[in-house]
Amino acid sequence: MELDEVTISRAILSEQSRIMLDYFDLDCAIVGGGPSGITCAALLAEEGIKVALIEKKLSIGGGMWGGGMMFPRIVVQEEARRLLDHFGIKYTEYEKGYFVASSVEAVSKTLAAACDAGVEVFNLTTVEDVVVKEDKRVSGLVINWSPVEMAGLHIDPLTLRSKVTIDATGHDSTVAHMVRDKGGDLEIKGEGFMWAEKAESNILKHTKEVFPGLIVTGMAANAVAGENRMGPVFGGMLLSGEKAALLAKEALNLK
Ligand code: 48H
Ligand code: FE2
Repeated sequence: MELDEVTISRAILSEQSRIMLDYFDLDCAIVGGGPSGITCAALLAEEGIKVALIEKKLSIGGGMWGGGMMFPRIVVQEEARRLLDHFGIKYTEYEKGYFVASSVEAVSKTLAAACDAGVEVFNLTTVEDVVVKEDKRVSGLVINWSPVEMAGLHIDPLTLRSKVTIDATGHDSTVAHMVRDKGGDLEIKGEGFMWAEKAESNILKHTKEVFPGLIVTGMAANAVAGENRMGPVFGGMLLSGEKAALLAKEALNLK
């Protein structure tokens, strides 16, 4: 077979345009491809829900790649072990209830599950604003290429519609901030000190709809609630992603 460079170029543009045109209308938009966002996306897509995972960086995985202080291992506690099993992530038990996994394997396998389930990933895409109209709910996202933002170019964005939006942007809780900063009725308390036990115990309580149409998950949930941080224990991130998926399903009237 003879390869033609222009056909390769047309194939890429044509296929990605087809997908993007389709994904301007979504059931669920998840902003942030860290552990909570990937988990949430995978579990929703496994139920046949149309999900886009939007990540501003080139790579998906957020803070999970780096493990603890660049040692590529994460700890997951007993309560979330079933999610390691669900994604086929191997682990060893260090002490009773403390399971240790490779951070690289954890990102790769959760992401592979998300892709297998039909999640469409839009990387290098930054969410820069939200759509809120007279019904006072988040009904869409304003997106731009991350390099446009990084270069400070004055280029207007595009907009997609989503029935439910998940803020999985981690410590920054970016989407919640956008809603609050533009006058939405949403209080952001900011993240507290390191206290793993408390942070992990309360994260599911904080994983909730914080503004109509907007659910917070993962570290963003704790940051909005004024909750503590937990360091490199990731059970709460996986469980929070799972809860966000459940809430999104309820909001879509599928539960
Ligand atoms: C598109 C965006 C935007 C935007 C940000 O930080 P993450 O890994 O998030 P979580 O909550 O799934 O996991 C948190 C965990 O990694 C962590 O940091 C823990 C457990 N810390 C404890 C501690 O004590 O420090 O991923 C968020 C992702 C990142 O990849 C960002 O690039 C992305 O969201 N993102 N994507 N548009 N506007 N803002
Ligand atoms: Fe962190």
